[in-house]
Amino acid sequence: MLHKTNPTKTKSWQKLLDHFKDMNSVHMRDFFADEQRFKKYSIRFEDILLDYSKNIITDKTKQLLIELANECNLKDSIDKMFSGEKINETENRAVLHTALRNFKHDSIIEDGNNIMPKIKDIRKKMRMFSDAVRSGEWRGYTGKKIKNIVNIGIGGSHLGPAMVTEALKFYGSNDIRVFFISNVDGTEITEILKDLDHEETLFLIASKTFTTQETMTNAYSVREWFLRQTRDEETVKKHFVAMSTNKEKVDEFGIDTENMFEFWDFVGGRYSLFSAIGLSVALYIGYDRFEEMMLGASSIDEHFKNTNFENNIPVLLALISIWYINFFGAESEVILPYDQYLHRFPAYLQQANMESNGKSVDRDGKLVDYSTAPIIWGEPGTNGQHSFYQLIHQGTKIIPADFIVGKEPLNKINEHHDILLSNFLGQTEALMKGRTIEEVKDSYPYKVFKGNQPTNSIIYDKLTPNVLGKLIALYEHKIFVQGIIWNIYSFDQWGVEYGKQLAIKIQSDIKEGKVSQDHDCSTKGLLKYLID
Ligand code: G6Q
Repeated sequence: MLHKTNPTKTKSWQKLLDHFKDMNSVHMRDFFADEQRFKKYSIRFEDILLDYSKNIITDKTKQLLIELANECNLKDSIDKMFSGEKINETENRAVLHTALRNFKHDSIIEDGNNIMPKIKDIRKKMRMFSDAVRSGEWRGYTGKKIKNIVNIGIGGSHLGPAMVTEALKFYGSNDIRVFFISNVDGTEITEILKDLDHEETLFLIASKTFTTQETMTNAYSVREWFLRQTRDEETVKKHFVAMSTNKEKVDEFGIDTENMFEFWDFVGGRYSLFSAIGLSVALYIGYDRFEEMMLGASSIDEHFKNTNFENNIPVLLALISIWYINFFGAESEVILPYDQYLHRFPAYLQQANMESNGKSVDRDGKLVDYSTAPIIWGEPGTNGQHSFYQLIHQGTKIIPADFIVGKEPLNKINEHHDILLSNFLGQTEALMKGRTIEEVKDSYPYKVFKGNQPTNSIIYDKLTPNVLGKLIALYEHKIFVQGIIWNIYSFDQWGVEYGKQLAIKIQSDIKEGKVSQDHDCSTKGLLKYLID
């Protein structure tokens, strides 16, 4: 069991409150009188550099935040997660997405069994299948090569692969295109199917439960579209595969269970990218590269598990973020990848973070009286500069920002990358320093920038599968650390269930064209408007 420490009742929290009184009035630019600050507050790990010097922190802040982590038994909790304890207590499950990318340890025990053999079996199956499709050995029912992969899934069964296939497009196959259908709105399915030759298309039904309404509705409609053309149920076997934990439902759909790629309850939906859910990625970039991504994630797992908190990247990212959320009152965090390939990364982190830590009941079952997960948002940085950066520079809110960029570009054209890097640095410097009225030559108050806006700079050598795996794992562990300190359960998502239940009830009203009386007057009014 995880400990149940209310963070606000710890000694370090009280000390942090006192310390905040001093820090609330300092300006970060004064810290930079110390020429050693960058050296002191940056960490290099393999091909990644984190500079966290542009934060409103001192040695004392860091030391108190680490004390907080210790008082909240962080180390013990990390060990519990990696060793397969059932730390997802509200669902009585272990949390072992780290085992999916483990290549170092022969045995990882869950419920008394070593799970590594079955993980290795699925890896092998994914490799064989993706090799067969990519080489043309696996063909459609008329003998044509597969040229289109369509992943049908939602939430955790969509956002990871959708983000990664964009992020690693540079490494993607020229012969295979990947599409994603997630929204139950008939538009996505219509627009995607209209250009596809069914004989050259492979559908991946990605659903852990194989009961999710949107996914199953889309999957059955696609199946219908497919069968309208082939008029033979047997052809489904050559064009539909499943990634799921639910063999029975997969079979019921008509998918050969030989073509079901299994995963397990110890892998949460939003943490399932490295499970069979990543099959679209393996098909697109090849299994070897998929494995390189796993190795990147795995090296961060080892770093997270084995590095003291002073130099532990996910731990520091988490603690600094807690400093702003719980002491400065920051309500959101912005993710600013300057690499266009990472344009879906903020959306991916939005789910990872907000579904994991958007909780208000603590591990004692009591309502918390402190903030938990921030609102996560973001867009590619350069585009953001011409849209919402204004508010970060001169608005009234504190918005901690993560700036992310590659040292080397994947696509080198003229001076593009120099311009990109200059903007990256220019923005973080401006956010830190600001510009005083004295510096504004014409004393025009509208040109004053308050500065003191915190940023982390994350720079990787080049966007490779391995680097992407690292970035993903860094943020996963940051989220884990925060959940532990906030004394909440990060691996359930009860909040999304209720709306779903109501939707099912309303669906039958819509079908029958009636407005049942057990709704509020707004819902009844809207329902009446919609069905009349
Ligand atoms: C993630 C959530 C959620 C889930 C989707 C899809 O952690 O549980 O986003 O991934 O609801 O669920 P299925 O994979 O079961 O269709």
